[in-house]
Amino acid sequence: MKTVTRSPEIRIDSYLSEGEERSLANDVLDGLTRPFKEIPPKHFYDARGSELFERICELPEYYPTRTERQILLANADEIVEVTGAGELVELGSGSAEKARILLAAMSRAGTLRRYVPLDVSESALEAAAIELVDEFEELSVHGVIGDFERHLDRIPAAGGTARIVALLGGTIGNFLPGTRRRMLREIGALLGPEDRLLLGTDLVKEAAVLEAAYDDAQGITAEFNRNVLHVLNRELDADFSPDAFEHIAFFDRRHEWVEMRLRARRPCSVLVGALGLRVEFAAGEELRTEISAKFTRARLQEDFDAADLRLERWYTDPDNLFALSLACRE
Ligand code: AVJ
Repeated sequence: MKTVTRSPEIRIDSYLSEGEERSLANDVLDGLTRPFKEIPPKHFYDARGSELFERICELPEYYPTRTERQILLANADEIVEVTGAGELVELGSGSAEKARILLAAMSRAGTLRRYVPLDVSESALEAAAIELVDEFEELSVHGVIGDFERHLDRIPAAGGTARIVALLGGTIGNFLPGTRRRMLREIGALLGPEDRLLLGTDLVKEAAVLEAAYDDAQGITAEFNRNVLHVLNRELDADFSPDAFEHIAFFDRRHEWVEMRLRARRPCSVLVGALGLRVEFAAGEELRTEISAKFTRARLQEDFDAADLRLERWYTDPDNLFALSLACRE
């Protein structure tokens, strides 16, 4: 672990590089040698992928980001009041845009003490920390650079105040149902009796609305999808031609998730140099790059039950597009 202290108010612990390249290599070796090829979505987010994702969030078709923000703005004061929280732990904090709304509510309530962001991007985390301690003078930041699938145990113990552990943006939807329940259980294990989970989930709706959100007119999502191939080319010395793959997004109503795939336009033979692995794609063969689960309240309730979490409050927007759940440990 490497600790960087920027100022008396900011401490950042870094757990990455320990096995980071290995994690990509393992996922690619596993995923590209299966009968149905697959790469987990966490590998989208290099600098270019993160920038493309930021652009997705501004697209007219992509409603989740602005809707979640609207729900947070409308309910942050109540969330802080019912939890009494003075500390926010955020898993996958990114630019901390949403955290700011909750921290401001804690500041208004007079409870604000500490922000604990966990993210893979050191630059984003550091920039957010500097801005936030400047904005809220009572705030200290203890950042953790890591991957929340592997580094939840590195989150510092609560600092003597109730805390909110937040997983926002619908990120939980990236996990298959079994893994999702395991993640919820592991996050639940971070909660003391006074602490609460704040979970953002996209909701089931008309297929056309969902599919447009993942296949925008400007083609930004298509570029984001193909970006994973650029990541493999750079990090694993692969020789994909990203343009040889077509962006596919569809709502699978049976599984209640949106799936993104890359479909080979023609037969492709790809060498992944760092793994000494040759991979053949038949014309039309598809590589799954993401699932993004869409929830109903009843479905989420089942996941919470399975993870020994109890749903306490449910906040949504007037059109029922997106939901924020507040849950505690059973
Ligand atoms: C960051 C996982 C919430 O699933 O909607 C956006 C990622 N993929 N457009 C989502 C994403 C395509 C996003 N999450």
